[in-house]
Amino acid sequence: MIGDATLGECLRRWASRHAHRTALVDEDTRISFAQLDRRVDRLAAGLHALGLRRGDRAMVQLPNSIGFVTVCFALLRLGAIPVLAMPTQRAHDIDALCRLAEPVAYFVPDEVGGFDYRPLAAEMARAHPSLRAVVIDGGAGPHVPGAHELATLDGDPQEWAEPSPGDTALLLLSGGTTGVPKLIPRTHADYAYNFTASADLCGLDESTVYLAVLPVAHNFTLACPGVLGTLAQGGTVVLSRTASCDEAMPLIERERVTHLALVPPLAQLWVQAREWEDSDLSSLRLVQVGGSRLAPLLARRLPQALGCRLQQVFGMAEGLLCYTRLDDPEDAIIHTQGRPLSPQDEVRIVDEHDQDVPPGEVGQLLTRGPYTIRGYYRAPEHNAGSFTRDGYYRTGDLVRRDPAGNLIVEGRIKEQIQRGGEKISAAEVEFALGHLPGVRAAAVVGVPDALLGERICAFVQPQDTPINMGGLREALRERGLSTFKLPDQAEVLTHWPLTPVGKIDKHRLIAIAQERRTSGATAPSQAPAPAIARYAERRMAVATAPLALAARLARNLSSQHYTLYEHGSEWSIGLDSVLDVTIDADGTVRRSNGAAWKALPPCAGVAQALAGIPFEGWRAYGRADFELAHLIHGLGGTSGTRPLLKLSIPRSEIRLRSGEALIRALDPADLAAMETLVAAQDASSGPEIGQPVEIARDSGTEHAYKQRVAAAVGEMQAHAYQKVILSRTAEAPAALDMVSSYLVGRRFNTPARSFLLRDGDFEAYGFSPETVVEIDASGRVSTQPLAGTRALSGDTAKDERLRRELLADAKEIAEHAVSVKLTLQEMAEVCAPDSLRVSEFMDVYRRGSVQHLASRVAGQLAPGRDAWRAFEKLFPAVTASGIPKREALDSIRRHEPGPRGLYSGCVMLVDSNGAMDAALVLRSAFRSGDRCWLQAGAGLVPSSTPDREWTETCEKLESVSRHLRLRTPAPPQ
Ligand code: OOB
Repeated sequence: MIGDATLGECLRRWASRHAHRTALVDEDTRISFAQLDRRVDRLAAGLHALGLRRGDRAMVQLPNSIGFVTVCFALLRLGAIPVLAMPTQRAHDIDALCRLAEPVAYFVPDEVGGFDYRPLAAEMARAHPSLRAVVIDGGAGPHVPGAHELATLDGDPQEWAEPSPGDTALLLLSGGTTGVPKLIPRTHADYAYNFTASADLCGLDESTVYLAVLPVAHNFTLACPGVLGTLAQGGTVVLSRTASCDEAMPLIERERVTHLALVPPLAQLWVQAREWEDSDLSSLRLVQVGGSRLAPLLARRLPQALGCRLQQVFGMAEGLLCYTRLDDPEDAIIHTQGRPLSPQDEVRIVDEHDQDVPPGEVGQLLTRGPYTIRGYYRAPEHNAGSFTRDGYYRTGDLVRRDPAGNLIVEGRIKEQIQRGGEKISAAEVEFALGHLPGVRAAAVVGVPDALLGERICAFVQPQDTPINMGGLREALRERGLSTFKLPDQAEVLTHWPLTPVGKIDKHRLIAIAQERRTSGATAPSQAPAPAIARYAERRMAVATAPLALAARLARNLSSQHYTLYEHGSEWSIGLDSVLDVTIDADGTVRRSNGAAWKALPPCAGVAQALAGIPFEGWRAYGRADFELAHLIHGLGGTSGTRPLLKLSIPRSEIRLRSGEALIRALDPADLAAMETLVAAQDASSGPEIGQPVEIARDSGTEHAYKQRVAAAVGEMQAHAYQKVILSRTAEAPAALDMVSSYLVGRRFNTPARSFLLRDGDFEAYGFSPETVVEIDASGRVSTQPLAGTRALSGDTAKDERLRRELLADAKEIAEHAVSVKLTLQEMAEVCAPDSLRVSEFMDVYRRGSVQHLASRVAGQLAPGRDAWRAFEKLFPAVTASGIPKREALDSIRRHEPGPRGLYSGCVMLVDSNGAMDAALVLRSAFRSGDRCWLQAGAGLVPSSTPDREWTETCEKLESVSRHLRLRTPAPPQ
């Protein structure tokens, strides 16, 4: 039996046992167990009055503070489930978490470290109708209408129906740093075991003073044994807002801290800091280090530098915890990551066929046990791959076991570098680098590479003495590292990019490696002097959220030519063009420096034109009009002078992420000016938002559109084709302000991609519900057909009914399935056959004012196929044209009054390493000269009715039309 109490009940027991002892210290505030218990009771009543109930989820994004602890326990007492987000997470992550967990409440601080959480909360509240309450720990301010201040939530203590120990108590974030977030459901009983058994193992008692320096939302800090384990023993928890030694070390002295937990990058800083930091740390008994690999050299130095014992912890939010024991021999503490906490933890170390490896050999760790989950929250498809049939969790960690039963973590499966057919362990190269003179720390990643599959990139943090990067490979060779394991690229970094909990963020390192050198696999020691121009780069810290900063920049750019493209967590802006590649209406491909390709299929011509671009590390920004499809499908060109596809290599670029701007320019002289521009906009306010405007309903358009629908439906009933998307336009005022309409619209939409572009007198912005194609540098292709639509009104009950209706409507399901099938057929023509799969099937995605049935089809490019071949197959998106495509294109050409232009074409990024990302242009607004318009369509099948399809176009238009803003008139002179 693991435990019989719920976590809310646990606190009550601790409070009765240790009533007057100090439970929490937060800056100058100290509260006892009895005070904590009372506060939690009163807050639970306040939250109940707000409508929180058992089983509801509540997003908690609070710093290390008394607020965090009281909010969590109050929720737990009600049986509501805290979803623990990290304080450093921003809109992109929180948005994804809200989509997954559908919380009813969101708890944030007012401001921490210069970041104001209230606009973020407002954005989330607008985007997620499930969020009924926003609670602010601090001043509510004007940002979130109806927000509550935590301090005001209060009520008389009551008894609530207890959840059972086997119920989900809380949802932890999984350790992965990118991709779709996963949530880990931990039950009251398993979590109680987790921290009580850990507290026993670590010898905590009433005299323990635990300093929480890592975020308390992380399992390590919260329960290994952490905050909860300390409270369970009647010890005191000191909550530190920062992990910086300047503040944490004096706090250790002031509070006589005995225990704390660090991740290795932080441990390294702390050890270094002891060279000059002289707080009295003599109270420290045990420092735990875990979360990522601890280099043995650092493990050996730490106990001397901090004057305490070291414990290595290898754990995961999913469950399994391994600890070195306090009385282990020094060698085990320095060289191993310990052994499982519970005698009931089952551990297997297996090869790629799930067969146990011989003792002492390296294999993947599988685990099952009393506090390890059997599945992620709401992720059936992911679970099928992450757990074995008999319930073992596939950790993805590569480990071996020593004769004493201790595990040694050798890396992660995903961190194994697959270079030209060889498998290389990043940890092995890191280990070798760590022993070179002048190297303080090293991190090694595999970077997608056109020639090698992956190349080895070594990042090195130098010591104070200069390091000979040119001689790095030679030095490693001398240390006995095999030639194929020598780094192909080596970069110096003075600071590691870190994940929210402080581990080295290897995904960011891969991105940095790509940004610094995108092509080739030249060894650093043999790198030729660049014969071609490359972008000069500068990184700067920024405080403004990327969307707002991007909009301010767009408003203040003097350039007539720019493209802003949002994908993932990056807003990428290309400015001016030094070179264009275009496809003319007659199919001729041209490069603006004079070269032209006439005989090739157009997309193959583009691939050729791009191959000869005389710059390194370029990113092209571009667009393709819908009518490019006529060329691809042999329907003849379209008349007109505007190119059907245009890609521009920008003169300069700004790539924005939360907290950081990367500036790139071909002419280094541009860097300083751009830096000044970014800094000025970062410090400014705005941009100014114009007046809202509604667009008039035009009965002429309605009548004509319904007639066109009836005609096309007639053709389909006569079996001419199966499906077609017919669209219509809606005129908008010429005084439309593209930048503020984009900014406001983006805040209300949850698109897959968004963009804002200006090309002379043509302008457009949009919130793409799906991509036409996504291809990464390693040739992974994926696309995301969305077909089947219902409205989203903001009324939770109604939207849920429409969602269920969508999932049960035979017409919508059939329409969706046919689109997925066609996409599979198209992908089969360019992907390796055994790589193709439908990785998501019939999820419901919320996009602005509508919800869609969505699937994702993914595969690996077959040898000899490139991104442009895939683009040619998948363009235009089936969900914006029809089935079969050629007949649908013909139908569109006959029924719609004029060419579509950019509508239902794409806006795209293409990188020199072969990556491509193309966003389908729907939910957009356009301007050409003085005319502004919106456009929307509906998917017709033989059973469609003109009335319903008209309504669908109205619903889709609303994603954009609701948020239109007019230009503010210039003030009178
Ligand atoms: C802890 O939890 P998560 O969920 O953030 O990350 C788990 C992953 C593990 O699968 C492993 O890949 C890595 O982090 N990891 C280590 C490690 N401890 C965790 N890799 C090498 N050496 C170690 N000591 O990180 C976590 C949860 C509870 C306690 C401690 C760490």
